Amino acid sequence: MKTATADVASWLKARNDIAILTHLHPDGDALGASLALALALRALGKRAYVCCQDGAPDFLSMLPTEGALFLPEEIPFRPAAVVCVDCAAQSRFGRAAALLEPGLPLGCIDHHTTNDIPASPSLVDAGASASGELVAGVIDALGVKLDETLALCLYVAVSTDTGNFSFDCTTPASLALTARCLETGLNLSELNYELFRRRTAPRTKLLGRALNGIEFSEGGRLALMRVRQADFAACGAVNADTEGIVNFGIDTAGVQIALLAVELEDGVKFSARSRGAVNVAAMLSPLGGGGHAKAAGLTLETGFDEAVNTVMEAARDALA
Ligand SMILES: [Mn+2]
Repeated sequence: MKTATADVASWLKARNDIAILTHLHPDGDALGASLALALALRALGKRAYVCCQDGAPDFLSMLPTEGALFLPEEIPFRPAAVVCVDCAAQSRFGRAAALLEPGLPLGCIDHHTTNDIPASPSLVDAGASASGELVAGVIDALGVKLDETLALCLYVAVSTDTGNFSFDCTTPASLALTARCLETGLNLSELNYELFRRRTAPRTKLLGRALNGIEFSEGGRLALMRVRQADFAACGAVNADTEGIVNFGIDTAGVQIALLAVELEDGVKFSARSRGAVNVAAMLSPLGGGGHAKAAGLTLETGFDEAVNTVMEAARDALA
């Protein structure tokens, strides 16, 4: 990967007016890695910006997006080169794909195993915990010093993609980069509060209602929580506020499968988590769902109770 890092750095050095594209509904790694690269290129006197179909979500408001992150309709100049960061497929660019004009030099920095973007140079390393880790290598190769702003972006990238350093993808390299970031003086406790703990009052109330109704079955191995339209209304909460609720089920001792059923206006959305041997992606795939072995999802367009019965039956079978 050393060679690919050097290739990307020398390719970038030879270019100007660079747009960095990342995936829609951007997460901490998408924005953190992209912004770090844009700011490093600017430190070399180049014009560069990040373009994304969607703006930064609220919990990433600490990132230096001002004048650096643009919606496709608001870009300050047409790019002479494009770098795709943390995005594995062109379909994930949404409206920002309009910047990918045929013949434009195209580079790529990503850590998804399934990357199919026809870029050259392409720095794709599935062993990296975050795209931010790869961008940090490129920044080093560019000879740009890691200042506090770059460190903030890279810390956000690595800490969010590793689940605050708790997922299997956390490596000595991700922790070594984090150590370098902390040396610039980041306020770790404040950042971690903003990134991982702070929630709105409606979100806390919605969590309370979901927890209050949690049901355990199969000898405590199966947990089910429900969020109905009436719960959203009672809490002033929205669909996005259900994120993370399912983890309270799977973090309960003895639970092997946790399900969260969320009533949408036109269907029911399920989140499934597992601990131990059960593969919840395989469990949900006959019903049209998918995801990862320990975290998967599914949307059904039947009535709420019928949908819950269907998925609970699949979960009981998986535990049998
Ligand atoms: Mn990522």
